[in-house]
Amino acid sequence: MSVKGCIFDLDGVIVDTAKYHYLAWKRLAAELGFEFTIKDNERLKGVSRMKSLEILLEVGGLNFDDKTKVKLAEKKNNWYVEYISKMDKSEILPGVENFIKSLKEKGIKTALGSASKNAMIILNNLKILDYFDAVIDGNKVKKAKPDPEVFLLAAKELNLEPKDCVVFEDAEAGIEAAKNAGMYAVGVGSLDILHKADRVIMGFDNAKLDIIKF
Ligand code: B16
Ligand code: MG
Repeated sequence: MSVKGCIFDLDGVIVDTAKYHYLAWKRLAAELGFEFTIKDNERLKGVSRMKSLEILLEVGGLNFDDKTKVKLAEKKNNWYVEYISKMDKSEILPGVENFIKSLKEKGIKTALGSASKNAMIILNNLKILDYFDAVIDGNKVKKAKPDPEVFLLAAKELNLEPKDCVVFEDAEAGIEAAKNAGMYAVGVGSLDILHKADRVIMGFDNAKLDIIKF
């Protein structure tokens, strides 16, 4: 079958923003008086901001009322935005820009499907916004991955059927979301974490268009 559209997750697929999320969450944990490790941070990948805060507070054994939680999430986000505002093209992960360019040359449509409400800042800083025919980010969806909403909306904006789309994802919840949407899922990262994907690649360095043949 021939693929008509490719949908890319942002954090962990196009750029490694997990390190900036980690710096900001770690800073918040330190202010609250506990340590948040890089291993704890794994649990936040692909997860929404408020859900990430819940996990962080669980690690610290703390709980707050909803109003305080919103303030804490805002505080973390302000630090995160400060970090990502310094990003530039050099932070695009190896090979992914060329891969997207080859898709466009073949007439394959492309979309972004990210849980992040900050996706536009990153796309603009990286100067890659023009590569996407549709951008679905955390501001456009109500349900977090593994719900398929983000990818179904991307297919809809591309005017394509889900079965004609391939998703590239680095998070387990994202692979589940792609499968729940009825799409072919390519995991980007380690096979241990992404075993539910239809296939797994280490990254886009030297990646050929063959990886979307199924
Ligand atoms: P924000 P993705 C996700 O992006 C991140 O993986 C996850 O760690 C983050 O909590 C989430 O976006 C929300 O981000 O706080 O910027 O709205 O992987 O779906 O591109
Ligand atoms: Mg991701």
